[in-house]
Amino acid sequence: MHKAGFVNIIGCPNVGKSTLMNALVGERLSIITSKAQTTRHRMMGIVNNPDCQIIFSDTPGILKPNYKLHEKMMRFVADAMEDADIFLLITDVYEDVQLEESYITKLSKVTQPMLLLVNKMDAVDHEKVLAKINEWHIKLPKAEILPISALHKTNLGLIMQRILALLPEHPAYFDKEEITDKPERFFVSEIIREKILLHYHKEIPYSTEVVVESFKEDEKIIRIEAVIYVERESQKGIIIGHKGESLKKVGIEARKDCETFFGKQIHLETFVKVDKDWRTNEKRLKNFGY
Ligand SMILES: Nc1nc2c(ncn2[C@@H]2O[C@H](COP(=O)(O)OP(=O)(O)OP(=O)(O)O)[C@@H](O)[C@H]2O)c(=O)[nH]1
Ligand SMILES: [Mg+2]
Repeated sequence: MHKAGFVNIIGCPNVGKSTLMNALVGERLSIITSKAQTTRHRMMGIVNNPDCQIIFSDTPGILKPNYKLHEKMMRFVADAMEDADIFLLITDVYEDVQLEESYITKLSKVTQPMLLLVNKMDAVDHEKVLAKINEWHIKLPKAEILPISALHKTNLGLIMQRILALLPEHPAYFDKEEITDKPERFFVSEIIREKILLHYHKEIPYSTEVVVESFKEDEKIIRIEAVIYVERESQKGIIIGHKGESLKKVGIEARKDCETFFGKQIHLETFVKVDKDWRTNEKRLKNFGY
């Protein structure tokens, strides 16, 4: 008997969805930062075994859209709500994390099994975790609730056991060699975006998109050219920084991470361009893959 299915991770921004997916898949596929809205796409991470294939999906954090990019991000969440065999609804132990009522209503109606994971149990004392579990039990009585720490990998074995028990009988959906649905270029642009999220403040990371324009691999080295798009001329100056120092730092750190990811020497060149108000422009967003 072979089991396979889609296990879709959803939840508010910053609760640890990407940390959890990476930990469950055992690869650093998704980027992680302390800033909300780090993940903008739906990305699959696949666990392959001889008798099962678990296809996890990391998704953007659920939010009220403020501009078109947000609407596209919530489209990815909506897709993940459609095709799940199992839901991993993730929340964290902090008070201020509130899932919108409309999502609670939707989730209370789904017929698929749902594991409700109260993440970051390492960050507060036991009582607080129990209080959170009780709160969620009242909100979503059908869900199986588990406290976890994605960061410290606490109770992840339990999640895997439950997934294996709940996974439907089905042939593999993907080739057993595949660990993701995204192409190599996607990971390069995400790694660069992670460095931008880490090094710049306020609206800069949110006004930035990264496009890999060229990816040439030979035996020893991968040569990559990437363009960092910002919304305004003033932001271009900030990205580049005094004497180009800021952009240089981003380039060096991104190159190192790309070398680890691809296991190969990388030559990375970055360019900064202005694409006025791309976040609100339907055509541009489409071009960027949203
Ligand atoms: N203390 C603690 N921190 C965690 C845990 N899991 C994740 N974090 C931290 O929470 C922050 C957000 O983690 P992400 O995995 O990027 O969260 P996300 O839900 O994917 O966020 P978005 O993509 O922005 O929606 C990071 O700083 C993580 O290191 C955990 O179990 N314990
Ligand atoms: Mg994320």
